[in-house]
Amino acid sequence: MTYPNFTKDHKSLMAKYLTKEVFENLKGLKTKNGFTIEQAIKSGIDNPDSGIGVYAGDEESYTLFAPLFDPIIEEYHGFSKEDRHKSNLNPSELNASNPDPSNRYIISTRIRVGRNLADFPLGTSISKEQRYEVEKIVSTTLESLDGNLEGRYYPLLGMNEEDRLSLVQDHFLFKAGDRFLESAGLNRDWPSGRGIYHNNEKTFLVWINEEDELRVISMQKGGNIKEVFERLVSAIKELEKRMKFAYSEHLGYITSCPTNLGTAMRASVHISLPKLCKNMELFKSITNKHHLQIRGIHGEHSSSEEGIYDISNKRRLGITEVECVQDMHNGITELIKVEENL
Ligand code: ADP
Ligand code: CIR
Repeated sequence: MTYPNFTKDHKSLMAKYLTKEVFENLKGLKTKNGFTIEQAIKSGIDNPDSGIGVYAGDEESYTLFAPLFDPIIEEYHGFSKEDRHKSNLNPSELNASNPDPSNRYIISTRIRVGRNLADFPLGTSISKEQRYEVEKIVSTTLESLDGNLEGRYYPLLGMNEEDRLSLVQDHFLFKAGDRFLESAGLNRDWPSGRGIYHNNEKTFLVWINEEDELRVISMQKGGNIKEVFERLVSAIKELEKRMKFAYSEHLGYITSCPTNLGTAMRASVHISLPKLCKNMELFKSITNKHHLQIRGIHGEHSSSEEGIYDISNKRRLGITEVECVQDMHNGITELIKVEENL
């Protein structure tokens, strides 16, 4: 492989940090799962509008290809290679009263974490058979949960198209055909091995074998952030009793995209800010101050509809789960205050 032909449209952190020298050092290297730098950067080359542009194949990718991953991780999370990740899943330490008790702005709240099984490669380099094994292990484990986490697993394979589309439209299920994941090899053998588990109320859900082997999700209507966090924590604790997840003292939970390392947590609200969205400069000054990311209404790389945004914590590594949710809560509280005064 030769050095990629980056154009002025390639704006990702990968394009920024993959210098000729770094590339020369990394080309030809392979992790024990056979993952190469060529595979790692393919998504960012194929998709010039990538923000990050790189995926890992396994935990070893983060050390073998550290000259590329380290500066990307440092810029995205503000986390240096000497830092150690930390965890705090204690809901009583979260200071988060509902920022919108009269339900005027917040439509729904969702908090998710990514997880991958310790004994398997990540989805970018997993085989079809291993993916099936992961699906079996995870879905069987989930179906042993009880109380408010009790539910059923619905595989994508054989799911009626109308049901699938309505789950996607209602924000419960991942979409199909994401071009960033496609180039990263994360859509291979689609739809086999993929699916969704959820309880009856669809307040606790788990995606299986999308970008990560598990995406554990707690969500509900309105702005009761604490209740959403408590449900997620109880689920994480139950799952950790039953499965071993890929984890490193330095990087926390190992995920295929470096933006998700650490807590692997994205805590978001869908929020309507009809006045503030007319002043994007002010809007972004508040989200930047609280380390928040603005996404569109159908998730990453989608656009906003009717002034409704998905606002979430941007940093996930080097800060605790409580701090991720606290960032989101504090920023949302300020956004609502400013909206009300406009
Ligand atoms: P991820 O959360 O896994 O990073 P996406 O940005 O693709 O991925 O979002 C996944 C789905 O979750 C999308 O349908 C998105 O609209 C939905 N979603 C995100 N936040 C919320 C929220 N607060 N309320 C309802 N749905 C949400
Ligand atoms: C990209 O580079 O834009 C995609 N591969 C997605 C990156 C993850 N997004 C994020 O900012 N959390």
